[in-house]
Amino acid sequence: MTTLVSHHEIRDRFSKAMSAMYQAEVPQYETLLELVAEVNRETLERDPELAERLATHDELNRLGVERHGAIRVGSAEELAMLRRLFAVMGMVPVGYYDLSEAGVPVHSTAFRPIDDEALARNPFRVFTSLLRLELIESPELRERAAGILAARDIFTTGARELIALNETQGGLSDEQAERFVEEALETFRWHRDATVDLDTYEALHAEHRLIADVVCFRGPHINHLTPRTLDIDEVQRRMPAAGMNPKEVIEGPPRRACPILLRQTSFKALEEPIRFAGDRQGTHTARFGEIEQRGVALTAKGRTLYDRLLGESRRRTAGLSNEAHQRVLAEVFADFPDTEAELRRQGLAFFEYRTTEAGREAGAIAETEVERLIEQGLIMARPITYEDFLPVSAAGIFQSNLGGDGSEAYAGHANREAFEEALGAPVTDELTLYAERERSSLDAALTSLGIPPVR
Ligand code: OOG
Ligand code: NI
Repeated sequence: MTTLVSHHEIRDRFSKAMSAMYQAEVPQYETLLELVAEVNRETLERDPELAERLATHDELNRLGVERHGAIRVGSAEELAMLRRLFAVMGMVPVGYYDLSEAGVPVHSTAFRPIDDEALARNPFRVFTSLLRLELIESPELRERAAGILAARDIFTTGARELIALNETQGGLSDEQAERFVEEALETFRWHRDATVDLDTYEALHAEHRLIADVVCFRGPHINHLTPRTLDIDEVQRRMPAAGMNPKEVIEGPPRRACPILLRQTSFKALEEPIRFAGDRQGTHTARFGEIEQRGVALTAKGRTLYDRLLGESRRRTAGLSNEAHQRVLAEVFADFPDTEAELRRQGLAFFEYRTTEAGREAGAIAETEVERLIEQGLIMARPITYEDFLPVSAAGIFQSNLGGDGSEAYAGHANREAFEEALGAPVTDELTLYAERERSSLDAALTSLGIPPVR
């Protein structure tokens, strides 16, 4: 019988191969990785408490390998096959993001691992968008785009075979996994040759830059690969000196004592030479650099408060420089509790519970109130890291790199059903995942203290 390697091992190998490929393709990516590593090192040196916290919570190991990428595909068939490809690496579609309202004709999900151990090992995620051809106004152009997409195959024969083999065997052998990584990587590679002539490219580009990006190439080139920083404000400050031109504002919540959700910034897309069919030269801008800082996952209640405050701040931050923008955000977000205890007591964020050393040594415990058990130092709670994305931030990242003003919204609206039909499976609800992790950790902690987990 074939010995299978774990899906998580394959994901780890793949994400490292992807990072190496991107490094070779985009030299600035290497500079970005160095800058992020430098700031992370300094942050940890300055804040030993943070270093210790990250170490005890399995976050320090993953920090250096943690990346998210993004791709955009054009058809249901491509999206469904990607779902099967990512399944080889233990990655499932989590969350539904509608970007049409923000003027981007796509809807998206994030492929990522979901269980604790897998996340601790390598939380590699890929933000995956499906072009909504139905939002193209001109019927002629829509048909032309659909025709071009129908004629391409973004997967190698080898990748297709290995994906099928994974499904029948329930995994891949070491040698098959090696081949899979190589073959799957081809799907994400950059192509200097467009599949269409310059006129077609320009017609699609005039409709929306994103449509040209998805339709005119052999595959869904990875358009950025994002490392995780512990201090995004500092990396943003140092970017210009390192030769990177960051977008004006950092997306997401402001800097906080207890970081929440996700903060992101990117540097502008590269203009790259392209050879079009008919041997004409042109350029295309698609690939950019991005960094992220992650904080605690919010509950539905916390998320509602976040969305409300973000909405309020948007009216006051339009057109401001990042510094002024961050000042206004900080003011508005003063209404968001900023200690772990308050976030937890008010049910705004998700926490993972563990028994402490004292808890393990304590004899019979009469107390059953979770809050009291924490006060007595018998169990402890730590924030669960947000592993997903934010639609408003994603729209901001898209727009800053597409170059449009992004003010025009599409008449289209969220259509999760259509997305799931294209995907061939439902997307997992991210809030349910966090709630389950919180609950099972609390149950386990209480059980280990001999307390029945009734709540
Ligand atoms: C994806 C943009 C969204 C993020 O981190 O929110 C994104 C894209 O440009 O394809 O990557
Ligand atoms: Ni991104």
